[in-house]
Amino acid sequence: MGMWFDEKHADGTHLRLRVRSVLFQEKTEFQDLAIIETEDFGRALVLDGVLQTTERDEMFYHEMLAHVPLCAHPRPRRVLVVGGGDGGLVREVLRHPTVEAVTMVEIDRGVVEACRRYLPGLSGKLDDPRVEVVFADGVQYVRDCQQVYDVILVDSTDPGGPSLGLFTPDFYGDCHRILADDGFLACQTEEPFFRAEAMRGAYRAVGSVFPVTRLYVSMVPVYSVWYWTFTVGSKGGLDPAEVRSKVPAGTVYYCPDVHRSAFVLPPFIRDRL
Ligand code: AG3
Repeated sequence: MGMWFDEKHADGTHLRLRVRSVLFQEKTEFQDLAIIETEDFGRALVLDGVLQTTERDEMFYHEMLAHVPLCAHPRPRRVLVVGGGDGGLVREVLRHPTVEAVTMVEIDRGVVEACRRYLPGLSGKLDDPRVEVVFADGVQYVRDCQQVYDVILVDSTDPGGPSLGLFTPDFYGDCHRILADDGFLACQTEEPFFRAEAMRGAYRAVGSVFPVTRLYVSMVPVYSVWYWTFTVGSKGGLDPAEVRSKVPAGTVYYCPDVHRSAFVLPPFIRDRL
């Protein structure tokens, strides 16, 4: 009974969340967007029918995508976020006192506008003076970019549609070019059970460009109920599993032990790389 959000993970496996109400719905220039109020996970952003983030568990994803590369870096100052229009990742990046400037390049202005209105807990820090929001295609931005960054974070949707170009060796090559010598690139790289091919494709593409490439995991209940993966490339060869800079206070998932243990992979995941 009632209204349910339903996302197919495999032919015989769907995720279902009870929906209290649909707060906003729009066809943006790039995708179908909805903000829904769920029974158990608070408000959620849905793009083209795929759950992107919920108020209840977004930290498990955003903290791990931000703090692993940022804490592995000895002194991160300039950060580029590609995608991530909800603002949750930028909020985490700003917890690092050494960070002086964050550029967020989001292709879809509609995502930022909707999240500013309905998900202030995520988007609230987009007005911070250290943040510049650019509405552009991340692939093109990085291709034409003449700046240098210490850390690049890619917070994309699943590979497909507007995000397809963000999973290619060409894109990772351009990221490599605009990173400082000791810089890190970190990307969301899907889950290892139903989407092993997407995970492996992204991991190998990063590995074709960076001398050191490692996969690490987090748990994000609404994505897959268990592991979600990230891939980090290290331009200078520094091991991303090591914590080198100050750990931000107030995190709910990230801590130095979780940082190091996130790189310990069960054999079945390693075998799928
Ligand atoms: N980034 C996309 C995560 C992919 C979710 N995939 C899925 N549910 N099938 C999330 C954006 C959060 N800032």
